[in-house]
Amino acid sequence: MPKTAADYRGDVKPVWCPGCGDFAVLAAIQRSLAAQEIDPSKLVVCSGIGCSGRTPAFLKCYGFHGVHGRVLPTAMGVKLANPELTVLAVGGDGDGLAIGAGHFPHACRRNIDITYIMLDNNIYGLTKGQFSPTSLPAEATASTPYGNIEAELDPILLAITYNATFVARVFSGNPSHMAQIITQAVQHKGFSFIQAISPCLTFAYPYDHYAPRVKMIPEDHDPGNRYAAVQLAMDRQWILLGVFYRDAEAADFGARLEAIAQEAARRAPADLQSILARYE
Ligand SMILES: Cc1ncc(C[n+]2csc(CCOP(=O)(O)OP(=O)(O)O)c2C)c(N)n1
Ligand code: SF4
Ligand SMILES: [Mg+2]
Repeated sequence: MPKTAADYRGDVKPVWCPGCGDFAVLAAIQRSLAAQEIDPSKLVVCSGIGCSGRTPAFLKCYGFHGVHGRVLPTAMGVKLANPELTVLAVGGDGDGLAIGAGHFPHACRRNIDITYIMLDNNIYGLTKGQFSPTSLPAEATASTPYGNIEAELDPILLAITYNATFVARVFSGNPSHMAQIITQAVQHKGFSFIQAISPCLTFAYPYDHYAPRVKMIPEDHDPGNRYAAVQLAMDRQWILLGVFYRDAEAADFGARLEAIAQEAARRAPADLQSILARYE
């Protein structure tokens, strides 16, 4: 029997606020897993701390709800320990771009075959509405009542320039598109980054704030063109959705490790002889 989204429902019922954008992300992940018929016993979903970090509990999978900001080291470790597993990393904009920001460049450039979904609501949701690195300048939040005085970070631009090999943006208002992109990301051999615009209705913006601003990336965009991807990512008029950048040719970390292991095995006898010759 083909699998359905319901086959990936966890035993715990979501505790998010009614209407939270994270419900749509959860549904899209479930839809994508069903479309790919992924065996739940071979699936690990790691998460950081935040409202978004609760996601693994609501899925049928092995889950690891780790420490705030450490979702990427956890997910990378799981994949390296058992490359047979499908590994998803899920966390918030605060988790990934504030306390955990140091891990983001290295995860991107290492190109380990995992999918990282950042649920971006432009706020710290779980701790009741402090500004986050993606909050816009001048925005009033619980911790910036007179307006945010810092400039925002753009995770798409960062991921492209950090050498991630799959970079996309999706929106909770379009869960079918989100499910398709998650499938492409999981199928991509290497590190995939998805920014999921996921409204926090309680402390930040409602769906209506984003809906008139989102637009699909033009069909003639070539995701293989990194320069064009950076130019698109710098568009400040629209919140563009779709795949900005994809390098399907880059060898992932596992393939590069395997190549080194083979080269070391090939060279070892000669290297060993030259070392022994020094002591003759
Ligand atoms: C080491 C550490 N520092 C701070 C916190 C408090 N804390 C919990 S969640 C969070 C931020 C949540 O924001 P985000 O990552 O954007 O997730 P969201 O709740 O918005 O999904 C903070 C600062 C913590 N749990 N651990
Ligand atoms: S506080 Fe915001 S992010 Fe957290 S569950 Fe509620 S609506 Fe969602
Ligand atoms: Mg957040």
